[in-house]
Amino acid sequence: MLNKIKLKVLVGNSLLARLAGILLLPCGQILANENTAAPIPYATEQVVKGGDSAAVIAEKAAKVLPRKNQTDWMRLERTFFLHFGVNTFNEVEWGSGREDPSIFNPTALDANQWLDSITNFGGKMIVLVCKHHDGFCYWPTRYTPHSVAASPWRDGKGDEVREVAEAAKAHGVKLAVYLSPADLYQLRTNPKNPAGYYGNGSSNLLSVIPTDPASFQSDPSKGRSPTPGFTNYTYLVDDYNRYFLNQLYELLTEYGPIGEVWFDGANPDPSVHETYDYAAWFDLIRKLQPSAIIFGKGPDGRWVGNEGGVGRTTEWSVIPLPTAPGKFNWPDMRDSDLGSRAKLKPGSHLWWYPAEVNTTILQNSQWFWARNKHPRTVTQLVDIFYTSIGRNGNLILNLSPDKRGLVPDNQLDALNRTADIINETFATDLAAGGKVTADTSNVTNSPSLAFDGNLDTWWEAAPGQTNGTVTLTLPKPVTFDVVSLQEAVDHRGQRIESFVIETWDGSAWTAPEHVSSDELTTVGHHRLIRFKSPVTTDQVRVHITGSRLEPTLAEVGLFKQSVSTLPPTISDRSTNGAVSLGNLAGHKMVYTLDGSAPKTSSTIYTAQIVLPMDRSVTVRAASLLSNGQLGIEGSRIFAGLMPIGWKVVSVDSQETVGADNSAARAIDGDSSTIWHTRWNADQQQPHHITVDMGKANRIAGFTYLPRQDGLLNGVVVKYRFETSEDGVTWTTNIADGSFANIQNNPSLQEVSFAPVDARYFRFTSLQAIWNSGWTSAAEISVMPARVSGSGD
Ligand code: FUL
Repeated sequence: MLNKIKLKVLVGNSLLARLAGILLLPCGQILANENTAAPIPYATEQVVKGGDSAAVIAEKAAKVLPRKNQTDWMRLERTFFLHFGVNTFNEVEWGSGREDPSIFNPTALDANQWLDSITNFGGKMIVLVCKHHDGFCYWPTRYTPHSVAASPWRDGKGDEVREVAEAAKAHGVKLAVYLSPADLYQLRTNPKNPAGYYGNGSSNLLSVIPTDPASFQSDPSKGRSPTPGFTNYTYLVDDYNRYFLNQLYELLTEYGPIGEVWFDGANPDPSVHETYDYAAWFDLIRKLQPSAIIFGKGPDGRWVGNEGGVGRTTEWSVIPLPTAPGKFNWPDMRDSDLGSRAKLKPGSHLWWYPAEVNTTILQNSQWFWARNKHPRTVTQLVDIFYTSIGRNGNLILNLSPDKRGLVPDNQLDALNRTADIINETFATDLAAGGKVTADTSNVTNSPSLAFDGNLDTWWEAAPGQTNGTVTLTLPKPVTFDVVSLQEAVDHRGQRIESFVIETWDGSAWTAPEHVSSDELTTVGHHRLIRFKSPVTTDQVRVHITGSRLEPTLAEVGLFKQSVSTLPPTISDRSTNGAVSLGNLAGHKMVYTLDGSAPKTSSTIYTAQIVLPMDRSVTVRAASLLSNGQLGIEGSRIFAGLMPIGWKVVSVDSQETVGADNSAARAIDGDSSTIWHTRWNADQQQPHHITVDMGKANRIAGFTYLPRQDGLLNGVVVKYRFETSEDGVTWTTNIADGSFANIQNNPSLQEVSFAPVDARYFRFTSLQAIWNSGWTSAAEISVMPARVSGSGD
């Protein structure tokens, strides 16, 4: 009933708003419009013209609205990814396309277990990897034998997509599909599939989708019967695009409604060229699943630009495109500023393009399960919640089932404990029951509408106002440390550029200190601001200090984090291997060094901990809170041996003029300094660095930490690793290795090999990102043969 009334108000509002554009504007504005142009209507696309004033540009940006499919999608907020497949069985991040289908044989695959863990976290959608870059298909597609049908799983009768679709439906979770455009099995150079379609140079032929598989190449104008309830379509495409369209057709017509189609830009082998016919793919998706979000290399959802779960502190959903959206090719957008006023240049097409923040439950953004991969700590996962959903983006958190086909206990434990903290934090809105006032309001949009639990009603400042303060007075003081803000983006676009949150301390308004990374700039669909410590007050106000047009607030909430969520800090290792723990609140702390989770009975921290120098160690620590509970945990892996007494004995290139990027920086134990080859010379791979560790160590691998300053110059993609006992005779441990996915995920790489005794090691870079001639490294170390402290 309430909703019906609100709906009427809403319709009334939008009519009023439209009329307002024509009739109710303040005098000055009517004159301006009469003299220049018609009022700017709300639209899903606006174009910035040459003569537009700064105010007109800001108004156009503020009047870009999301499309219907985006409104539904943004409200999901908590979504999940699931990577499981041949890579799980080979324990790699990227496959080769040469996998034998017989390796895919999960013994206990249970899609209901996957969905249970997702719904416990409040997950609303699952994006299932149906085909990763290796090309193996997890449903029995008609268009290649390289699928589950050729595997021993369920005697070749299994269909993972169907099992997930059914479990998702039963759990009330939307299904979405990831279909990798890159396909190494179909690569024309794959010796396992000489007839591969990818890059085979075939001509564009008139193709009926769905195509009859029997005449797929000989006569693609021959269709097969469409799925009941759907029809067929015709495109002029080559073999690979026809293959891809048919796979989309199967996935989008046979498994129920599909919420999102996820297009990955990554391609492990760009040596073979194939032109993806995105226009045809998008057209087919729109016809088969008109409400699906086309993500990534597509118009509806934007990759946030990293795989670490971190949105921008200023995250605009209105993005200026250099061309009309229909002609745009949707490259990755990784700049820190995508949509501020400075970016809204003449010629820009302003388009609603909200961020999706993808990341993994496994550390270092690893997507597929392997024995040596460990889940992130609860602290990291809680933080990711705030840096994704709390920064105007949807979170898509990946789960990685193991070889059994089950999400393993260590992932479930991390996920469930995170869910407990988040669910408990947001269970009670402490703003409930308060009285609301505002210093400026539009007649139809009173401030109480920002506290009514309905995103379709909102407070809006009076016409012409770009500042405004909404004040909440509570019947009695409450204690909170999270403020949740949501703009009425679906009706009024994204407008707020800066704001301040203040609380009344009995005699004055003060701004509580907030977690420094939670900058007070954009709001958008959802913004969460954490205070450094809880505040107790009966009056709170949100003061909007900058906005592109009259600011709006659809919802404001106040919450108290369920436990102290600031984990202890764990320092770098000193040269003698000592680390310190600390916490701002001065709590006692407990820690472990054996990889186990800290308990209240674990060792109490009293002084610096001296870590063993001959092996990798994970330090896990937590505060002992005053209520006897443990605060959430901090953890840090000290991977690789300490570089004590190590010397660079040979390097072929190092920059020492433009900056101190000498080779010694790769073994100084400091992740903020780098070795970089000469900036203006030696721009030819390979490059090498040889290190003398001063004494023999038994080692079973090495670590490479790419530069951590946000740049990718010289980051190594392919390498060789060699060791020697005397510096004369060398053993090649890895002749031609590659760091899968390092461009998207430039974090610590750990590579294992058969144990050897070595005093010297040589790391050779064979190829760097963008095939540049540079090489860089923040740290290179070796892993001892017996590693303890696994973190499980
Ligand atoms: C990346 C891929 O290369 C990873 O393997 C993973 O699928 C991730 C979601 O996208 O670009």
